[in-house]
Amino acid sequence: MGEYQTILTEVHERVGLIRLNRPRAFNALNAQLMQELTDALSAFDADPAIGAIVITGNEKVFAAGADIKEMAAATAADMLTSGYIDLFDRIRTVSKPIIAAVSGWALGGGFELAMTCDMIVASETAQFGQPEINLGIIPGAGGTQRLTRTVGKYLAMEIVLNDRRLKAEEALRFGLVNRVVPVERYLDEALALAQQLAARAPLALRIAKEAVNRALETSLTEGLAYERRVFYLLFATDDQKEGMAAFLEKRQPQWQGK
Ligand code: DAK
Repeated sequence: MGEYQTILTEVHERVGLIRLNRPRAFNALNAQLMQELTDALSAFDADPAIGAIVITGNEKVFAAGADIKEMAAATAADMLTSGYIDLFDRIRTVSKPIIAAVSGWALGGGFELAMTCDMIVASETAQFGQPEINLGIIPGAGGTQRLTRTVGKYLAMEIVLNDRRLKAEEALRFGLVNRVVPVERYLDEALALAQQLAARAPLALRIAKEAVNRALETSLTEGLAYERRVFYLLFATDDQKEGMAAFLEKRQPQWQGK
């Protein structure tokens, strides 16, 4: 790590922090940035010293979407074969919790990136939108799907078809963000939340993330059957024995991730 040009990475105790860093292009998500972002996510995911990950931009912008300059002259075949969307899909395979810390604009692919994360901490200045309709396209990295599953059909229609923007407080009201905090605190708040997650039993955390995500992918019957299977699986871990012993002995558990 450390060789990236479009992102910055830092480690804060057990949390990996990734800062999107193309400030002059409003953190537009060009192919290089998406590649570096997914590489950094994979590296943190593979690092046993890291328990959770935060993705952020700067106070003014999280990300203003895919890079319009890069896409403007592309053909359908270029878009299909570019591998760009595969990078978005790779984010879904990260097993550790990812928090988006959003301040300022999260537009288009930037909003889709935030929605790909597991939790969103917003600053009071955060603004979310899918303005692709203004460019003669539609969202292509989950914006019509994740957004609709979260806010429902009618609001999603307005956001996707008519570029309705949501301010932070509205996003909170519609269940799109976990919390809204003053701009000077949003990153600290996201890091503190990530530290809490990183201190939890690693295998249970990983399986909990998978199980909640499964709810969005499947029927209730299938989802409940899946939950039961992975619930039983956790009784094969040392951490389950340790967690329950610690409770009974009135002490803090020492998680091994085994
Ligand atoms: N791409 C490239 N450059 C951008 C950009 C973007 N998305 N957004 C901003 N910039 C650049 C501007 O061109 C400008 O650069 P210079 O002219 O100074 O060189 C600089 O950032 C500052 O922008 P503004 O001058 O416009 O600043 P303002 O404060 O006036 O406005 C803004 C800020 C964020 C409201 C505005 O820049 C804006 O509306 N930006 C575009 C937002 C947008 O339309 N986003 C959606 C992009 S389309 C795919 C799946 C998904 C996608 C692609 C492919 N596959 C399945 C393959 C995703 C598509 C999108 O996200």
